[in-house]
Amino acid sequence: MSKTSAQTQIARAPLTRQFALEVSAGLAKPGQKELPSKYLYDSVGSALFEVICALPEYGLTRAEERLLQLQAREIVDQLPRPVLVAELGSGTGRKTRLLLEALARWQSTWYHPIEISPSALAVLRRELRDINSISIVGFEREYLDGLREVAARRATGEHLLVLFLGSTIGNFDGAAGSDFLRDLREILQAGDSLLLGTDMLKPVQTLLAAYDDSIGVTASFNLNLLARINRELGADFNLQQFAHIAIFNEATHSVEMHLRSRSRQKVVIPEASISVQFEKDETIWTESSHKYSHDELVSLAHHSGFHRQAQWMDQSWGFAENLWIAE
Ligand code: AVJ
Repeated sequence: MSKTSAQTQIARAPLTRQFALEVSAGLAKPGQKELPSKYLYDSVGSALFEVICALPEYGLTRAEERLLQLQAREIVDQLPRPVLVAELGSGTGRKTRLLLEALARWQSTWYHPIEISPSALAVLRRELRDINSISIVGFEREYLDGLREVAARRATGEHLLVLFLGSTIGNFDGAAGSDFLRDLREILQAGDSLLLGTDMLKPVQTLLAAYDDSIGVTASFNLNLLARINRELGADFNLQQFAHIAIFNEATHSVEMHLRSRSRQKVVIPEASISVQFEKDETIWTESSHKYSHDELVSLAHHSGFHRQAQWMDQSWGFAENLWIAE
C-alpha cells in the first residue's frame, strides 16, 4: 500500500443534537450548573486556545513542545513497532509533527486524529499534510468511539500508539479521568502504548495566572461557550452579564473555570427546549484542569492497567510526558 500522499477522510456524525442535550442536562442540574468543557473548542474557541498557548502566563503548551523537541526521537525509539498512531484531540499538529517526523525515520505510518471539532481536524490536516510517508485519516468522533474505529483498522502484528497530549486528561474531573484511562486500556491490546501529557502541581498563584491572564484571552475563551450556545442553539445569553473566574480547588487539585452571573437573570435556549434561571453570583462550571503529582501518576497507571515505561519531565514549568505500555 502506498502511503506517500497524505490522505484525508472525515467520518461525520450529527453532533448538534448531542450538544443541545448536553447543554440542557448541564444547566438543568440542581445545585452546581455545568457545561462540558469539550464544547469550548469550536472554530472561535480553538483559535482563542491557540492564543492562550502564546500567553506568558500559560506555560503548559510551550513546556510540552520543548519536551517533544528535545525527546521525540528517544520517545519513538522506545515504542514497540510497527505502529499505528491515534491521537485524542488533535490540537494544531505542532507537537504531533515532532513525533510523526521522528517516526517517519523508521516506517511509513497511518495517523488517525480523533476530534469532535471539524475545524480543528481541517487545520491539522493542512498542517501535517507535507510530512513524507505519513497518511492521515481523521475521525470526527468522541474519543473512545474513534479509538475503537482505529483499533479495528490495525493489521496483525501492528501495535497501536495513542497520543493524549496537552494534559487534556486533566479535564476529566475526579474519578472520570481514571475511568476514562481504564476504558481506553480496554480498547488496547497488551503491548500497545499510550503517550500521556500531564501538567504537574505547582504554586497556586502560577496556576491562577495561567487560567486568568491579564489581557483577558482566557475570559473570552470561556465566554465563547455562551456565545456558541447563542449561535448554535439560538439562546439569548447576554455576555456582559457573565464574568470569567478561575479558582484552585485544593481538595481535587484542579483549576476550575466558571462563569459567574452578575445579576439575577433568565436565559432562553430554544434549540435545547429550556429556559434557565440564574441567581446573582451563581456560577456555571465550565472546565476543570487537574494538576498531577508523581505518586498520583504511579497509581493512575497501575489502576488503569498500564506499565510505566518512561517519563520525560520539563522542570522549568512542571510538565511530564509519560510513556505507558498496556499490560
Ligand atoms: C487544552 C485542556 C490543556 O486545561 O489547560 C486553557 C484548556 N483552559 N486555558 C487546560 C485551557 C483554559 C487546557 N487544555
